[in-house]
Amino acid sequence: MKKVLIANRGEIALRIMRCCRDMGIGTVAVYSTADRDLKHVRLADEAVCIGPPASTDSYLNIPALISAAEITDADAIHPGYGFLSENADFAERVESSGFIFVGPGSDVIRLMGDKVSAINEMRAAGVPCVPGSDGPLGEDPVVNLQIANRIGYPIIIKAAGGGGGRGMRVVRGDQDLIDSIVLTKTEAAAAFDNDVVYMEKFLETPRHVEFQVLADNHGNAIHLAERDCSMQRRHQKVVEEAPAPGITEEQRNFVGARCVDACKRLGYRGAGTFEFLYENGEFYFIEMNTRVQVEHPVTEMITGVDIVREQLRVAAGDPLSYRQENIKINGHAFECRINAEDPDTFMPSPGLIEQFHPPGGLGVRVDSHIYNGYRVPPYYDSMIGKLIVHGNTRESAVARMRGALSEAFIVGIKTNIPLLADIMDDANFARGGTDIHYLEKKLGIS
Ligand code: MV4
Repeated sequence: MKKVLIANRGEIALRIMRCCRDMGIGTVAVYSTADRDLKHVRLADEAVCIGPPASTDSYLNIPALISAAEITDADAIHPGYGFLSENADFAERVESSGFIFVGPGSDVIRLMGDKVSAINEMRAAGVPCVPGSDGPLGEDPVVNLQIANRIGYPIIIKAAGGGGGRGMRVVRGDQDLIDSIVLTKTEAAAAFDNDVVYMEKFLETPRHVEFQVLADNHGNAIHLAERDCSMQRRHQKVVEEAPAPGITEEQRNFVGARCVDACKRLGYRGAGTFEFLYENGEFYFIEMNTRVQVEHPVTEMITGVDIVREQLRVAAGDPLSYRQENIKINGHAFECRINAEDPDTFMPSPGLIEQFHPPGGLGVRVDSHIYNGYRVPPYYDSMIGKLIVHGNTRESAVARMRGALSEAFIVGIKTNIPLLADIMDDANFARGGTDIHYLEKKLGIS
């Protein structure tokens, strides 16, 4: 694998470009007309404009991406996160056009994209799942009422084609069940072109804890422990950490081993994430992500594993660089997502970065594409970077994040740095283990 096309933008495109450079792999950046000034576009070996600002015409434009790979004679395409990263049709088109897709096979992406089939696979592999309908709901109201009563209210109805918080409805009693199923099915058909829905026990105050896995084409799979991503607002993660507070080594080893078993059963390749809800000391699988995630650096900081490097290695057909017994957790890491947004209203705040002073020092990492004079375009996600810190203990890592946030200085646009600093000073956050509703309650939305 001599040349990789990076089918993404912003900080993750820069992250992938740097990794390729480290490995001696050539890079092709692709960019929309709004993104000519992106840092990785300047630093990549080659760059190809793939269309106008709208994502649908550029970063989601499959023929434009395949053409760019053809004209630059790239060997592989790395999709990053978001955009086409979990689009099975794209992965299939990449492979059928003769390029390597940096990720699992398109069949596995498709299987995990259907949440009902994903859960069935996980249950078969011994991964703990939420008590539920164990399959799609049928049309018979009597049967559906029986299923709900067997599970016990409250229950949640979810769309098989959904995920990430889209297409869900909580039901608290028989009186609302039948109408809610019809409504969720109608919405799912419109949103995902798939009206299949299923039912789970609704967990009221869980944490979001996810396991990172890596797998190669030679039957090897390992896990890199877990992250806690419970600090979120409207399904957007704000702060992540690794390891998750209060998880015992036995639990980590047990759940991690079940995830590894599932990877082997699936013939999984590349980096992946098993998402769980964690409540009263128990793990419940909800979804699998088949891409590299925004928050992968916290795992890198506590394990020393370069996750993007392993993705590229296994895509090229090489074995993983590590065995499970080589993976040791060292200290604690946090990530703060820095967004170009109003810290009070959360409205996007694109525009010119007049000044940027990044924080630094031991155990401080800044993954960002912004620079002095860069203009944040209004067309894409408002995340402009990630501030990641490592410490020997959770307490020292929080202290380090506080200091780094106080040093971070961005003039010209509004950012959420004040909110992040507020979270670092929160007494409940300091204790660790706050649930998925904590931030919204703190902010007074709920
Ligand atoms: C749930 C749940 C409670 N019980 N499933 C939302 C995103 C999607 N990945 C799954 N989600 C949830 N599924 C059961 N059975 C609560 C959520 C949920 C949530 C999960 C993770 C992170 C943030 C969340 C915010 C609201 C609801």
